[in-house]
Amino acid sequence: MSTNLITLNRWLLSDTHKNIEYKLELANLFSGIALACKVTNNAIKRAGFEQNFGLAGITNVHSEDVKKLDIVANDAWKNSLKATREVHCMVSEEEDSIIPVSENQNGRFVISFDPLDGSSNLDCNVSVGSIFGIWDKVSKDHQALNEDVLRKGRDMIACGYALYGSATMLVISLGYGVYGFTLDNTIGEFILTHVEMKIKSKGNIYSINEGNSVYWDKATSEYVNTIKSKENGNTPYSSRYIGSMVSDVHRTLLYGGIFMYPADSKSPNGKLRYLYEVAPLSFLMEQAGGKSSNGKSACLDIMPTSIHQRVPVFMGSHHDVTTLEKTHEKHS
Ligand code: AHM
Ligand code: MG
Repeated sequence: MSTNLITLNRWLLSDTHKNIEYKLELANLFSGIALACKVTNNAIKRAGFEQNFGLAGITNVHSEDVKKLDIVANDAWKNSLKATREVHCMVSEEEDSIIPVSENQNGRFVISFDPLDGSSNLDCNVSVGSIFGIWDKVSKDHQALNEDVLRKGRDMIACGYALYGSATMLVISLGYGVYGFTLDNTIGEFILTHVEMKIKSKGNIYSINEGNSVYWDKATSEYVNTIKSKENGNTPYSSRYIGSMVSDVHRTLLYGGIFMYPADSKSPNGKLRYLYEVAPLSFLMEQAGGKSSNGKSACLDIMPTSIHQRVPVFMGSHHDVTTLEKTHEKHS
């Protein structure tokens, strides 16, 4: 048994990050993120015992039915983050507007989060996740402004996701590489298990809700048909779609290939939201050597104009996303 484990906190405080001027504040913020993930993980795993599966009986800002666990997770994230006193303001998928913090808790970080992504999968025990992005605040005083939260993904200082799967993982980037930590339940710590995660330059798995194919545009239809075909001696790609973005993107990161949620005639801007779904996962994908595009250009360069803005997204292995972009260009 190892007695010299690299915990998340130990890794954050290590010399690897000596050039980050706000290292202590960031480590403190991450202690809140880790706590939020552990509380969320625990709530999911105990839901069957505590009658916490099912709907809460309300709808959220996106007119989606809110699950009981969505509320638990959102509260866990807000409370854990606020308590670090490192937060300037927050944006949550579950809340209409910017979430301010009280003046005496005011910190430097702006954080966006989806406390429980893929929650339609909860009641059947399929893996779900949480996603977050972190920026430095813009405003000089306590007031939280739109300018603080309407930011390009490219300007994030850190981001990550938690995957509540067969093992619970926290996968993060501080802007130099992607690192994965696995929750050791016996000691309650996230332990470094995946160093400098890299995605294959070309994969053989595609991931998309094919039930929407009747709504797709020509470019998406042509691309998917091509990767499924045997033309030119190609081996057809395998299809894998869980319907939890974190799980689908985690598999894409580890096995290669492409994850897609395109714009279509039913969802003209796609389904996934920029600040707390697309931007953080795009940042991780680029940091792992992959690519993330809206079909034309890098998702990380999009400047959102509203906090719940949706964007189309295609992310994964560099070759696969580049081929997709070329198909879009042909049809533009
Ligand atoms: P949610 O945040 O309300 O759970 O919605 C986001 C989820 C993603 O995890 C997943 O990629 C997508 O919705 C699946 O959507 P669909 O059921 O349309 O395929
Ligand atoms: Mg979500």
